[in-house]
Amino acid sequence: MLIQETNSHDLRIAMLPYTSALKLVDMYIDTIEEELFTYKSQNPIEHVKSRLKRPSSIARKLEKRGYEPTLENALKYIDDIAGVRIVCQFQDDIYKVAEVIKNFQNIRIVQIKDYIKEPKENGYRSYHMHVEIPVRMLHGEEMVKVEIQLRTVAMDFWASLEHKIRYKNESDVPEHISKELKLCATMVEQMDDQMQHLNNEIEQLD
Ligand code: 0O2
Repeated sequence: MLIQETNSHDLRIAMLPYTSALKLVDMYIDTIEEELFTYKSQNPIEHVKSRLKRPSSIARKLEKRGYEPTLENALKYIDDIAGVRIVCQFQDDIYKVAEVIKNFQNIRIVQIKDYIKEPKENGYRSYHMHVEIPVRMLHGEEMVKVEIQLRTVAMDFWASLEHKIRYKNESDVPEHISKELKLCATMVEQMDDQMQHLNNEIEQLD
């Protein structure tokens, strides 16, 4: 059944495991924050945002990838129906938090894409973790896919602007804008490096 023809009740039922998975991941991240703060006086997470992908966005992504926009294909091929974005202050914090997530017993790591070490052609930088977590539903337990994105505040600023300008845009963006965005991505990278360096120095003073 095509997504746009699926009635809202059936869509809601299909999304239930993802909604529960998001709640669980939010709770796990809360625990990570509390533990890092309590045991190590560290506060690496600036903020966390979670969202369920909109049906129209799921359908568009399926079509872009050459699949029929059906609910069945969505569940099979779309890894970021449930998405959590963790925004950190510094680059090192991203790897610190990712490490804790990797060691979390209830989270199964499926794939990691490190667009910080290897940025995308357009300059996009972020650390993507495709994970699965067990969710207990009425009919039993199921593994649910969640995409966790980790970024610095600066990367997040760049990505939201770029997303607005280009990522969702079907038509081509003028070349000078793409070039300027790439230039901004380089500046963001330099700033992240410099802020990290400064923070390391400040921590040495303590
Ligand atoms: P939304 O929900 O509006 O953000 P992945 O396989 O997911 O690790 P990949 O291969 O880039 O990474 O997959 P995909 O599906 O293209 O991107 C997944 C999400 O990563 C996107 O979600 C964006 O949030 C973010 N992202 C990836 N590439 C870029 C990019 O070049 N620029 C920006 N601004 N964001 C990017 P959606 O689908 O855009 O939806």
